[in-house]
Amino acid sequence: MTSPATETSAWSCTSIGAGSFSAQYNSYISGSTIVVTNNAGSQRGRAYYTWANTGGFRISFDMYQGGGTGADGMCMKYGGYDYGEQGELIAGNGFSVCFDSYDNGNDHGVVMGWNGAIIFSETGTGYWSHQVPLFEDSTWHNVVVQVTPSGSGANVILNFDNGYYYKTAWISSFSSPVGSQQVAFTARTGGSTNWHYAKNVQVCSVATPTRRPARRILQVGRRHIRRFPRRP
Ligand SMILES: [Ca+2]
Ligand SMILES: [Ca+2]
Repeated sequence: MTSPATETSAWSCTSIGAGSFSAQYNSYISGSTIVVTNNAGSQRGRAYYTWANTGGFRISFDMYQGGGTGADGMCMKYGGYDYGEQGELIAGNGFSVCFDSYDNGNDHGVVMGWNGAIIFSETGTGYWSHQVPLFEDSTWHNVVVQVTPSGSGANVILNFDNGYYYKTAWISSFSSPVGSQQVAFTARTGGSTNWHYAKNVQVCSVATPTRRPARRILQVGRRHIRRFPRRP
């Protein structure tokens, strides 16, 4: 599916193999998979890749949670510093998207954050059963997040499974994360457990700042038809 942001930005993308990630705490790399935590009690995981970027970004990955008794969840974070956070909660700096699989006071669900503040939240039994079947189902899911600066803020898109769960948010005051810029996966287990995996990570920078929609050319047989996309 398309959105205004994808129509007006061109992305330059790079795939990051699991072997390029640095594993910390209980995380480890297994072939093409980042094992953020294994399916055991009281695990703490973080695996990161250093990626310097300025301006908008788009990060895609596949995520798996399940196989255990059901906790606690995982995040993808793109920020400037590692404060040692290892779990399912948003980071104090940069961007976070978190998938919390365990009901600690109705906090289970999907959260996005910017510099420690929640910019999107669908959590609790108003949205999910205790098990959060959207993502805690022992199945791989594709997650794409896109942050596109606009004025002093930025538009955020979360696209889960190619439009199955598609959400937007707004960062009111955006500037590129500074410091040691890291794309990180973090996860945790407690008394209850799950496997937490990530793979097929792709990071994208804005390649072409577009002031006008690009002209798209469709070739149909021998004819060339020029199409001018409508402005979003
Ligand atoms: Ca659970
Ligand atoms: Ca929780």
